[in-house]
Amino acid sequence: MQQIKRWTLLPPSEAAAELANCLKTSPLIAQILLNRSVATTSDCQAFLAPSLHHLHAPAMLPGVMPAAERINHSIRNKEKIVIYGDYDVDGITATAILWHAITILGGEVDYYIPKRLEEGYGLNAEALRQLADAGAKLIVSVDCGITALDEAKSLRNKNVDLIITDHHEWRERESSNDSHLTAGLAPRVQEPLFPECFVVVHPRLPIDPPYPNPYLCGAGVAFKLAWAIGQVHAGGPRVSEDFKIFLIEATALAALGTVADVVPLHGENRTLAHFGLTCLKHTRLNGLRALIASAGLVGQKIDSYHAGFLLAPRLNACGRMGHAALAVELLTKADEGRANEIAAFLETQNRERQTIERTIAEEAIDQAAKFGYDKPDCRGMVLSSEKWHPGVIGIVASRMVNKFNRPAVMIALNNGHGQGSGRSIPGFHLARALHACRDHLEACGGHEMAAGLRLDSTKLESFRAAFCDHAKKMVTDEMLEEEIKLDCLAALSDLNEPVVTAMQRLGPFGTGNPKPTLFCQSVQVAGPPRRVGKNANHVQLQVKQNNTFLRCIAFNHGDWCDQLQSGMTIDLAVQASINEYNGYRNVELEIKDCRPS
Ligand SMILES: [Mn+2]
Repeated sequence: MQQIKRWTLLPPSEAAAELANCLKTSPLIAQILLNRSVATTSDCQAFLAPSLHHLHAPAMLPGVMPAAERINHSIRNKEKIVIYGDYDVDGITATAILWHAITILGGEVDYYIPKRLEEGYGLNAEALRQLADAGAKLIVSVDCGITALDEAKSLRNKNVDLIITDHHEWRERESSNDSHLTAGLAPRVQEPLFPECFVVVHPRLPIDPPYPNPYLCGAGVAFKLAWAIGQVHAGGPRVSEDFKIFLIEATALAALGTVADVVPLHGENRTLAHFGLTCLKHTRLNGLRALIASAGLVGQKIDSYHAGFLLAPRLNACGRMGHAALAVELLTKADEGRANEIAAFLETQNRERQTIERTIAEEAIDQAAKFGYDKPDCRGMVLSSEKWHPGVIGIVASRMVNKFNRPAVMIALNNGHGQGSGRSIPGFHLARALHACRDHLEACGGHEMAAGLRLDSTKLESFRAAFCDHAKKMVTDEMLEEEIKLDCLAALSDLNEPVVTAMQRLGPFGTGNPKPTLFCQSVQVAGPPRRVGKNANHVQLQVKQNNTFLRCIAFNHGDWCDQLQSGMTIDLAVQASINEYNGYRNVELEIKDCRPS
């Protein structure tokens, strides 16, 4: 009960009772839906019963039909197609989706994944030239390429078409040299936007009306393109039966990309994640089966937590540590034996990554104290070392943000060069912050919550000063406190099994659709709390309100054990779940925060 978190109870809506009536559900569920801006009866019904019919027609995605026609042309004429992917989970799954789609339709397709540590992110001019020289007639980028207009020029006079499919922000092309990132802003309409390529497929291209889901991830874009390829192949909006089965299976890959890329889980993204996570359990894809087995998840329901924290890191591990092409092989060509072999290798790479991550985190925490970044007047931190692995610093940056609750940029220095990766807190746009410090950087880019940079080591100190200065101006006192948003006030007796089961159907949870957090006011500690877990770092206790008793657990709060005494009255911020044991289903509360009543 020491660290201070700001509790914000979301204002209860007068519409909740009536909505609950219409939906025949509890007012609690109705309030949670309203808190997520799902307000009309029909939107709520769709939310409570997701259907693949809720996905937008592929043809609505800008650029997708010309791309699908062009790819079908290559399939028919046996032209060699190369998918140019990316080394993170979104890029890996996007590559696999498109590879399967083209393979099923009889096309000749291969993939190219850049090496994270050597080539870095995006299209590489030399690689493009080599692919062309090796006979590629069509190159399709997935999850990258929108910022690679200069690189695309290397395909001039090579008789190769380039299709770019991406979901990242791009830079406006302007005549003045004051070009700026368009992160979050609508790009100025310019025709053609990207003259170097055959066509660009991107959910935020400026068309009228705009595509309804601007937050599609790279794998989502690839999924929509695969669907459109199947439609063009079938000569109409209905794809063949085989292809339909493939598309349903491919939602599992799209779900992994969606969860791993932390795009908001509402609308189409939530639909894809919902079906994909369900499909994962029964997937026939060798690579996914091997991956699920190595994570110890065989036969289990897989939710967004499992996908994001158990499956995705395994797929990411080889890209971070070496070469992600192996992960793509796992999800494409690998037969059962090879898939198990790759999955076992990914397992060792992931363990190694965890060890490295722990070491870097310890050094980073020491360094933060040395710079005084833990002091209240610090609004942002820049940490660096010659010893850090550039593939792992991004994960450690997330840990630093969790620990210190302020934006963190981690830089791996090597031979006079620095490669940086940063994570942010809500309200501080990191990509824009880096852009504001661009005088000290060689390159920067990314999103609001995560971004990357390159710099010359001699500019490290001036960058640090500029970044910390910028953060000081932008980050308010309030932003430094961790906020817990409480969906509604709940009596313990409200949290019965049917209500909690209904609550779980609101998932998959993640960015844009947070797990419901409830405010339980004035509950009594019933009996002495006890420490549990391997290192006794968790605490378990019973709470009581009137005649309702519920079991609670607080992870990593073993220290509360000494502060909570039987009979005490406390307020809780909790997330409810169902604990299944020996055929019994019991409601259990996870305590996120706790304070004296
Ligand atoms: Mn992506």
